[in-house]
Formats: sequence, C-alpha cells, structure tokens
Amino acid sequence: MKLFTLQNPLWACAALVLASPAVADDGYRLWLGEGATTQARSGVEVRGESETLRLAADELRRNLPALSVPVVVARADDAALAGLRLDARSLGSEGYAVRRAQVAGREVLLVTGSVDVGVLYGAFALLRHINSGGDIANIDLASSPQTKLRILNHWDNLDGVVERGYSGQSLWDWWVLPDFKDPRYADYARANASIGINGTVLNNVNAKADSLTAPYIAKAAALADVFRLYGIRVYLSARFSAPIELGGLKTADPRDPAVAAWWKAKADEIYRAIPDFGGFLVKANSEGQPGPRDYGASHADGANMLAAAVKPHNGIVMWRAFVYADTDPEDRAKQAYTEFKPLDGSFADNVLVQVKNGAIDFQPREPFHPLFGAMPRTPLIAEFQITKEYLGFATHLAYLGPLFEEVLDAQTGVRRGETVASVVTGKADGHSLSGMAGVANIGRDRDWSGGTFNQANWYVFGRMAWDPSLSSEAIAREWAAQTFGNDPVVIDTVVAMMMRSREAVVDYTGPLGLAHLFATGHHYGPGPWVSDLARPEWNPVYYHRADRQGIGFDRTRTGSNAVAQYAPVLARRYADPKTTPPEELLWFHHLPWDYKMPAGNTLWEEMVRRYDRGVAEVDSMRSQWATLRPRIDAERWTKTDAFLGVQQREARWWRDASLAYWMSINGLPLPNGSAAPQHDLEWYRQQSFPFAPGNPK
Ligand code: BDP
Repeated sequence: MKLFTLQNPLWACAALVLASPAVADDGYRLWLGEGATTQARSGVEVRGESETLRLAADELRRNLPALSVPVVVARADDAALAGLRLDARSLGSEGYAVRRAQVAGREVLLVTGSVDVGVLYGAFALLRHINSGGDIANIDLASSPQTKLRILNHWDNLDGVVERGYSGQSLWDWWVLPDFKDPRYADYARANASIGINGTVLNNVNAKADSLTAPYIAKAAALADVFRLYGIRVYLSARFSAPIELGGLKTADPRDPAVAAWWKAKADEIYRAIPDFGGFLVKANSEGQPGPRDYGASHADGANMLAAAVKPHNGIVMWRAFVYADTDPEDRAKQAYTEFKPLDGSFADNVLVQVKNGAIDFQPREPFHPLFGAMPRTPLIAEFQITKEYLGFATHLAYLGPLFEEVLDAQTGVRRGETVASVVTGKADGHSLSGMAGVANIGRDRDWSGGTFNQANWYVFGRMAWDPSLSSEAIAREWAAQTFGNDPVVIDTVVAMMMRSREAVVDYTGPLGLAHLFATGHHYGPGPWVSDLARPEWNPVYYHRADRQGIGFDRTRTGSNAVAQYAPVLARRYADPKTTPPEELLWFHHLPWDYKMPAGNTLWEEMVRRYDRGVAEVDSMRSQWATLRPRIDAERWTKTDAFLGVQQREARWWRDASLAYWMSINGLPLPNGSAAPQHDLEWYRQQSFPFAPGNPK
C-alpha cells in the first residue's frame, strides 16, 4: 500500500495511491513507479529540445501525483532560469536541484541540473523523495555525485552465460543485435539512471577477443545508442592478447610498436562506431588471463599502452589489481599490493587501478584492501560484487549495503580522517578520476536480479557510488518504500531484516574472520575440508589452517606479515589479537581453540555461538516475513518466502557441515545447548552440485 503524505497544499488534489497487496507484482518495475496517477500529465513542462530532458519530463508525467503548481524541467543554463543564478558549477558536474522557484513570473516546482542527465537525475530524486514518504512542504533537493565513474561490470559471456550470474541468461542478446534492440535495454538504462549509474562494461573480465571484432563493435554500438540518452556509457573488457588472436601479430608485448599501433587502430575503429565509448577494463595476468607480464613487462606498461590508444578520444582504462599467481608462494592476500604498490606514480593519467574491496575475493567479510591508501598517485576505483557469489547466490537474503558501508567507512590509517571512501572519491589525493564498480547481478529473469531483495543490492550500489557517505540503513529504507509502498509496518520489518542479513551470512558461513571455505568451482555451499586442488591458494585449508591446536591465518610478523601492508597504526592494531576486531580475528591470527575471548568464553565456544546465531537469524527473518503476508502482493511474497525457506535449510547445512568438520579437527565437544550436526562429516563431504548456476567453467 502506498500512501502519499498530504500535509502539503502542493499536493492539493493528490493522492492516495493504492497498490493493493492482492495485485500480482512480478518485480519487473524494480523500485520504480509505473504510472501512479494520470492527473499530472499537463502539469509538467519541459524547456529545451533534448531527448534526455524529454525522458525526465515523461518520467514525472507518468509517476508524479498531481500537483497544484506546474513542474518545470529545464537545464540550469536555460534562459528562463537566468534570474535564479543557478550556475552549473554550484550544482556540481552531473548534479541536480529540485525546488520551488519563480520561472517566467510563475511559481513552479523546478527540476534542474547542470547537464541534461543531471536533470534526469533530479526527476528521479524527486520521485524517490516522494515515494519514500519525503516531506514536500519545503522541498529543496540538491546533490551531485561524489564519484565520476559509477559502473556496472557485467561478467557476461558472448554465449549468454553470466559468470557468477544467478538470474538467468545475459540481458544482452548478442545474436540478434544490432538489428533488434530489446525494449528491456531502455528499461535497464532507466533503472540505472534512477540511481545515478553512468557506465556499464558489457562483457566478462575473462574476455574473449571476439568482443573487439567489427560485428561485436556494431552490437555494442547499438546498446550504446539506447543507453546514451540515460547518461550511460559503454565500456568493454579487453583481452590483452587480442593483437595476436585478431591481428595476427606474433606478440602482445605492450612495448612492441606494432602492438601499440594495433590497439590504437582498434580504439579508433571503436570510437567511429561509439563516439562516447568509455574505454577498457582489463584483467591481466590473473587466473590464466594473458597480460604484459607474459613478456616481462609490467602492469603499468600494459595499462599505459592501452591508455595511449584511447586517450585521443578521452577514453580511460580500468586496470584490475586482482592478481595472484600459483608460482608465487607469498600469502595470496599480499600479492596485489606487492605487485601494484611499487607501480604507484607510473600509470598514465587516464588509467585507474581497479581494486576489489578486500585482498582475497568478495568474501562475506574481508578487511578492506591494503591498496586503499597505499597508492596516492594513482586513482583507484573500488570493485564490489553485487552478485552474491559467496553469499548464497540469488537465493539467500543478504543486503550488501552494510558490507559496502563497512569498507567505504574504513579508516586507512594513512592520514587522519582518510577513509576508503575518500580514496575512491579521489578527495584524499586530489584525483579528478574516481569511481566505484559493481559486478552486476542482472540477468534475463523477469525480476532482473533473481529475487526482490537482490534488487536492493543493485540499488544500494548505485546510491553509494553516487554518495559513499549515505547510510546503508537510510538507503534500505528508501528502497523498501519504493519497492513495497509506504506502509510503515512493511518498511520497518523489511529494513530490520535487511540490516541484519549480511551478518547472518557471515555467521553461518565463516564467523570471526574465517574466509574462503567454499566448495570447489561453483562456490555453492561449504567445503572447509577441501585440500586437493592443484593450486595451494584455491584450497579452503590454505585459508583456515585449522589443526588440533588452533585455527586461523597468521598474518602477523610470525606469519605472512600481511599486516605490514597496512598503515602503521592499523598494522599495530592487527598485530595483536587483543586489539583486532573479533570480526577479523582469524583473518589475521592463528589462535588456540581455547583462546580467551573478551567475553570470557573460548574461541571455540564463540565460534559455535556465532554459527548458531546465524542460523537463528535466518529463522527470525523468515518469521518476520511471514507477518507481512497480508501486506505484500502474493507473487513477491511467495517467492521470497520460498527463498527464505531455502536459506533456512542451507544456513543449517553450512553450520552443521562446518561444525562437523571443525570437531573432526579439534576433537572438542559442542558447548551445552548447541545441537549436534544432522549428519556425519562424510555425508557433507559427499554432496555435489554438478549444474550449479553461474559457473561456466
Ligand atoms: C572470482 C570469481 C571468478 C572471477 C574472478 C575475477 O570466482 O569467476 O573471474 O573473481 O574477479 O571471484 O576476475
């Protein structure tokens, strides 16, 4: 049920909009409205010819309740706004303002922005404000994005399979592009624009060179044509060996002039088809991908060569720091820093280094990546995973806002007040290039993300990339109101569920800083016992190091000394288990099972307590959801309920399998009151999942 607040005469004839719980909602509309009223149509005036302004006006015509004042949609430099002294600079690049104003002698509600897409952002901000119950008496909204690049990374393969995608096939129907442009592409762009996303990388970082051939460039251009009006640029993942595979060259050595010339010609070709092409994303010398190190050249050599190719067209290169090598016996958590830190200052000015939020790989919890704060001369773009490869795929409810927030708010310790957010916004070091990238959870499922609550993760990524200082709870609240309507009972319940959900996943998969305990390949379910994979750092036993005496990875001076990659103040804190936050304890320390925790219980007792807490939390989420049955449409309620049922079963499975394994190592009994695992360890080890989704290998 959606209720607009009526305290304000502005909404004189407005507006009780009912979205009856009985009406099926298949989730397609996401958090966006769909024709709340028809009364406002004539009341929205657009000034200027641009298609993007027209989209902004249409959005308001369809979704604004009727107002007693006209709405004017115009760019800040429109002649009619001259008297308002709205200069584009004060609005900020891509920024917007929404407020009451006198325009051409009339009192209006003005929606304006520094550029066309800023106006569109303003229209969405107005709708967001209203649909989340915002006060409209003295409406005065103004904001501009804190990062320049707010980008989705699609790990989409050309055959339609999405790596780590859990919501169907790829949205891009490469086969029929460029001739047929599915109307969903515009809906996708609209949804992204509504949360400020302004870029999309179309293809998997494990890239095929084919994406750079003429037919695929034409296909990408067709998508770019649709996205452009919504302020979204397309980017491509580039396979580093493409000059060999497509160009017939003998080498892809970035220092070879013929290689550089090939990339330059390729960039020119792309820009002829897509004049506002954003640039390249590159995964090089990582997990078998080719790269400059194959030739003894550095990551900077590779990145700079590509950067030179796109530079004349104002393109950029996002070069990933996600590297680790089987030939390198160093702690995997240290390898990216070891390789990239020395390169600080040697990247061209249109290169960003793209750093995952943590040093290993999108685990339910990781300390922030030590590269944040360590490369002041290089713009860093933070990479988060929206798709939940390690958090229960699309089925488990895990709202990622708190995870993003925890990382962005982390103090780097380099300078007083410096946070990961201030590094990725470029503010810490005065970079004008800045950004956040999110590995998309979008597919061809009717509800886009494989379940209603997964949509919240797409949403929160966009909102936080726009402004990393927003709170994850406030975002959950506005998302819930727009998604389910302004029923306070629904909002309060849903937000409470969301805010505890990620911690629940941490608890039942790997509490106290444990990580990478997942089954092989697909990462579905527990596999802490796995020890037989070819590369040591692919095995969970590499990460937990449990034996009869204790558990955890010693990353202090007596171990890998990864703590030394952090600023001294943090290195000191992490060097001592007493000053390490319990949530990260076993990430940094190998401790005896009977280590005394601050509350007086042992490490083992605390671990079990947290596994139990995670399971109980999921039980509680499911019963909270049950209370909402009469208040939410049957379609979304039923699917979510079924998913919570799966999560209940699987949380228990995770807990039981993990505890059965830990007990086989430490020989300890369960603390009183904690239930024995349902099956013996062997049973858990026997489980296999041959067709788990999202795992194309
Ligand atoms: C890991 C995924 C793998 C990706 C890789 C990456 O398991 O599928 O290719 O990250 O980020 O999380 O390149």
